[in-house]
Amino acid sequence: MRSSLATSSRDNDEMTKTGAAARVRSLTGLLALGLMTGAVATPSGMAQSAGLEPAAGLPQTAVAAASLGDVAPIGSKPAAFSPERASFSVRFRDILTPYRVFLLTAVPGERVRLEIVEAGPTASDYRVEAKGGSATREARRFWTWEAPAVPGTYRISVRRNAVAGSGNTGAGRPLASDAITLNAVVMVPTDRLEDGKMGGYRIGEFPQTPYRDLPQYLPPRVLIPLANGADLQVSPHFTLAQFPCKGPPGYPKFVVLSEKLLLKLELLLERANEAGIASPTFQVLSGFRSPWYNANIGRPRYSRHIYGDAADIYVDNDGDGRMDDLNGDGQIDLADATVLHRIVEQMDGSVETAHLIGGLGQYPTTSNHGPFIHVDTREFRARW
Ligand SMILES: [Ca+2]
Ligand SMILES: [Ca+2]
Repeated sequence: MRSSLATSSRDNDEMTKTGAAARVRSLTGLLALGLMTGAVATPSGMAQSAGLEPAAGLPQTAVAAASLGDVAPIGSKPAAFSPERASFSVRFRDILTPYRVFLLTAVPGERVRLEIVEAGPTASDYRVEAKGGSATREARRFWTWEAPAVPGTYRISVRRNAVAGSGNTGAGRPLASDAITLNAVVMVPTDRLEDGKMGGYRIGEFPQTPYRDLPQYLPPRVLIPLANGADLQVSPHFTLAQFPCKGPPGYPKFVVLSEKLLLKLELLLERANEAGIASPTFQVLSGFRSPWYNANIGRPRYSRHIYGDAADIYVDNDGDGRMDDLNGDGQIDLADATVLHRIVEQMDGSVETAHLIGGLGQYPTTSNHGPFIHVDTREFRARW
């Protein structure tokens, strides 16, 4: 593989560097976003060179299965992990999601084409209803959702009507009703950044020249605003408040979060649960990093964290702020990160999930954090 890519894209985690409190200007409309309440990471103490964030400052945002809001429980065992896959999928842009709740990001006024994808032909009919913007049916399985001009969160419901078995064709089997909720976020365009700030919140400057002219390294077009105490379900087992940058302190924060990363995290979580790691989510040690923050902690300029498609994660079901003993050997060490690392290796090596391929690294315990892995969806393989 292109080891130079892997080396220059190497990643690591960080320590919060405090700065001036973010000021809120001209953003009252954003603060009114209809977001659910949830736990939000608290920025921790002062930077110690390029050290790592102390465990005490880590977000404790484990999303209990019981808090999934719109997500209907499957079966009679609510305590058990459920992938929350619908019996059909929705495609938009390069995202194909089967999950019952998922993020859809858009720029103001964008026309987003939605396609229903079924595992096999059925006689069922679908409805798409949008609370905000307009959803127009273009063909039997195609809609166009026109995003509102005003940034905010708008729910799109994609619903399949129940079908009685007709038996006349192979498509005549009975089907229950089913639905996928897209939490559509109309975001703030990055061209509104002034001196690297959005409403006083420091973001910094995204590299204007893409790494090796790769399109996935173009500057993000938009930022998701996150008000203090607010949250949004972005996939069945992850919420927006797990991903914001660790600094500077203050709200509203602005987050870049890739739908593709969420697909990879959900799939990894599902595979981990299948492997016996019973966990309702991953703890995110580091999700989005603004270019300003990323530079402040000495990370590579083209870190995938600034593009919102990278996460440093671990499993922490006992709530001590560190990785659990995933391999059951009584020790908490790199071997526990390796358990997750191996699952990602299998995913990246599989044709079925090749579209989610990316970077993968594992990190041992230090005085500041337990073991964790880095995953991203940079579209080529990178390892460290
Ligand atoms: Ca733990
Ligand atoms: Ca262990």
